[in-house]
Amino acid sequence: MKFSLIMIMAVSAQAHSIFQKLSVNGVEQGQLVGLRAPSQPNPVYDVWDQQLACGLPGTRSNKVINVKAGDRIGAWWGHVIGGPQWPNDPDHPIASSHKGPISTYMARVDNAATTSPNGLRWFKIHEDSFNPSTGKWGVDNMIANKGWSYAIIPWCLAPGHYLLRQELLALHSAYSNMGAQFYQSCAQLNVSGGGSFVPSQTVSIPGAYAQNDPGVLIQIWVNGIPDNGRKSYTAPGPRPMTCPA
Ligand SMILES: *[C@@H]1O[C@H](CO)[C@@H](O)[C@H](O)[C@H]1NC(C)=O
Ligand SMILES: [Cu+2]
Repeated sequence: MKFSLIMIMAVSAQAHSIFQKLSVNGVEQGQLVGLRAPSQPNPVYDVWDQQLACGLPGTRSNKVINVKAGDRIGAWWGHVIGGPQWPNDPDHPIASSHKGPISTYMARVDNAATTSPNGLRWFKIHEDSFNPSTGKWGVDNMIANKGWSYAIIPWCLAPGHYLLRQELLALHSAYSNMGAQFYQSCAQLNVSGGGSFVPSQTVSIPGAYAQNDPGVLIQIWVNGIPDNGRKSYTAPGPRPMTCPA
């Protein structure tokens, strides 16, 4: 009995997830197409890790996806590359224990297919964080959407190449130092049709977070429920950008 319980815990500790497919206004772009994605589902734990930008080593597509400002971009998460690890995988798209916010960032680049993900100036475009009145996290919504999580390219954004980074921050073990789990991949986008807005308030990744940020080092379990005691929660990093009026 003891042995099998340890086995179960070891397996669930390996649950994790990968952002591995993109959609544009509901049209899927194909597995790993236009993406830089890890090959295996492990997270980044260190907020100063260079791999916090676009995830652990994996594949890099040679394709850049053409999108328009205002398009709705979908990110699809799966337990392993391809989706479920086995039939009826309970940890696909991610183990439901992995509560936390999903944040989407963008950064202007010269060439989305080749520019290094480090040293960029990132701005957040969207958050699906936590709703204290329902107790639901962004991850809960992503699971309910069968692995999809969405963000809209701001209508005012200047045209050009961008990396779009979606980050899933799992907080189930975030009560201890370096217990928070950061999962992320980057999409390679060519944005057209927007305005002329170039966000000037940007952050570095890594650099935007501290290991002891209140959104990173946090006990979300209250009375055995991972709902932060229904208190409000602010995801780490900047607030999402807004287009000038
Ligand atoms: C980006 O998209 C625009 C508009 O569709 C297109 O004219 C341009 O050639 C694309 N640029 C690159 C470098 O892909
Ligand atoms: Cu995990």
